[in-house]
Amino acid sequence: MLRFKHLAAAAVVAVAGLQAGPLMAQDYKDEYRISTVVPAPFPWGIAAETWAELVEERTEGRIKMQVYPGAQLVQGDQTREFTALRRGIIDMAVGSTINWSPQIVEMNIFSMPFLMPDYDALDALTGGPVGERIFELVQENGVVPLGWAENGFRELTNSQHEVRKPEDLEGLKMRVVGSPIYNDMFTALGANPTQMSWADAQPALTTGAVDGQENPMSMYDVLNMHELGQSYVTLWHYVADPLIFAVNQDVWDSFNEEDQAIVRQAAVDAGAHGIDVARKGLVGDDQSLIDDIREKGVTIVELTEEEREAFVEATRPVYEEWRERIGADLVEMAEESVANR
Ligand code: X2X
Repeated sequence: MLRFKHLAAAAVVAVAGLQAGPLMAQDYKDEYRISTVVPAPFPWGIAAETWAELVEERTEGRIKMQVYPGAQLVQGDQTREFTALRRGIIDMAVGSTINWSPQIVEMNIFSMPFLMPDYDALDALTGGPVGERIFELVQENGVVPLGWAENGFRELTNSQHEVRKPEDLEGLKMRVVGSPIYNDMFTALGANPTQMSWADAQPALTTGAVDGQENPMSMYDVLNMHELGQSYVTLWHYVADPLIFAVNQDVWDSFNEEDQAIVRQAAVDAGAHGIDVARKGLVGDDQSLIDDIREKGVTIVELTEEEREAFVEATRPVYEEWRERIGADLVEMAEESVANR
């Protein structure tokens, strides 16, 4: 009798399960909120918009996603984005590894000074065992990682003078992003770093509260940073921040398998497009973005190997300290991927 009851209960569950299948779409939210720091036409915003468009189209409107830029879902504090995503305050995000590194220290691998000399090196990390490990860590934190896009190589800009050697940074007030490794690097270089969110950085640049900052040239271009007095650019390619497309675990589990596959593939496709946009005019023979900026009267400093080496040496103690904090194994894996790229 007991066993029979058990079977009957199982049958009820099975029938309910069958009914749940086709009705699943009705459980979906009217809108899923994607967090980003910047909107389109920054490449980052374009990547997120493309993801939303592809998903809506491919699910025939079953899943609607809306981009919320400016880290507004976390009151502009981009370093809280990952925590909010994990807790379900945010459904989805296209987030920078820098902004998520306060929670996942290993993400600082992309902020190790001068580890990645070029785009091939960056691709070797995101597309190799380092990228896999980073995705595992995201997953272990209750967030589902789906694909990569790109903010880009972060170059140095300031309003005061040319920076060609570490000594030129002496005393410059620099706005830095929300991982302590940036404070350490700029302190090692003799500058005066202040950590602030992107929301606070823009007025600080406008008023001259800070002398300089570091961000990809696509950011410089879209924001017209030369109009904010950032007249000097040093192309030093010291770090690059990839972006990760990710979904909160409960949101992910609420999607049926077909829709999960669509959301994942759309992230991969949007990422590929976002990377193309992020590198436009900055790769190989096509340096047209740099040329355009130079034509606006901006001084662009390109470092010789020797000049670059001085920055590498000055930041080496920071690299060695962070080797331990990130984990020597992961750093070694990254170094190998770069060497074999
Ligand atoms: O705050 C920045 O500098 C930005 C926009 O590049 C990031 O969110 C990492």
